[in-house]
Amino acid sequence: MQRTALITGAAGQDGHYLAELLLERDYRVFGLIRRSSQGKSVPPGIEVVEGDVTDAGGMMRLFRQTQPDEVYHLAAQSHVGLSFDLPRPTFEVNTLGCINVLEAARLYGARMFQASTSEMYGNSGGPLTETSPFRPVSPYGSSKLAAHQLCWQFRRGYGQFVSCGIMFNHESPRRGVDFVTQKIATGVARIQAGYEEQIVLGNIEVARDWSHARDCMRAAWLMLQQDQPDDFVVASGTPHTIGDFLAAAWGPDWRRIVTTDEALYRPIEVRTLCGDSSSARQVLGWQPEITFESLVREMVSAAASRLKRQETRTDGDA
Ligand code: F7E
Repeated sequence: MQRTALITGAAGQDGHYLAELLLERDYRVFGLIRRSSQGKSVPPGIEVVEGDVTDAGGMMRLFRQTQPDEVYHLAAQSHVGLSFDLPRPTFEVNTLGCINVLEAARLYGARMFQASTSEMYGNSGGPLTETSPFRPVSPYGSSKLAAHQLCWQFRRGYGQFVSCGIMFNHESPRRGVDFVTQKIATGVARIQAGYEEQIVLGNIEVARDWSHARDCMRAAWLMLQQDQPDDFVVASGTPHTIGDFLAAAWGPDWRRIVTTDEALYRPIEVRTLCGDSSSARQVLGWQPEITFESLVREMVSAAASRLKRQETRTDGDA
């Protein structure tokens, strides 16, 4: 029997990789996108449905219409910096939206994946496991922690199949340009092409545990194929500084192309994140396949190709 999956946040980076993975495995895939996401590319081969996770009735109707076996709840206000300016909308989407999906999944008997985040830990130290203390330092982290706890409560209280992937930073050429890795990849491509001389960044005295989004979405799928739901850290286990990313993208003399601007600093910063994904490795048989170096190479080369395509289009217009 063909299985049906519903992806919320289907137009985002993770939605694209997950849709590809599910279609390869012969799922029927519905992808929820917001009306305001129109114009963004949608993964080919999926059936697009419009709606908003903050609309409880709409979520119920969506589940009745699509009857999913599995729901992957990826939709979120995912910008940590922006969440300081927009705390209420961040909670509405990330926490109340999660409640709506949980309730609908419970009523319609769908297995649910919740995209939790390493931002829930704040500056707790590391390496971080599923049981490390959660001390978020941003509205984003708090909104996701509340959702994470709700998932546990529904799992424990109702026996609902809800698994949370505690996703550390995951990137790809499909990453939005508001995130530091894509900003660097695009900036390097533009400097190499002679358009710019500098990349202006915020606080570069931080380290993140970066993986490839494709690897992380494989972990999400594996979580819903288990006999029991649970929480799993999804991380490479190796933190890299922003300097490491710049060195891999540009070279050892990266300081030449970077300036910092305190206006881009966050009110509170998470300094270092490093995940311990032993549980995912043992229980799910998961491990990342794409190294940090190939991730950076892929992002820079994709940014250069995008720039070339834009140049060709502009030449054609002239
Ligand atoms: O920042 C610093 C910034 O915005 C990484 C989301 O997917 O991963 C992501 O959240 C670091 C931070 O990602 C700039 O201050 C310096 O320390 O790429 P980012 P994030 O905040 O870690 C987690 C796991 C999620 O769950 C989130 O949804 O880089 N940084 N200069 C900068 N960051 C940005 N965006 N822009 C800069 O110019």
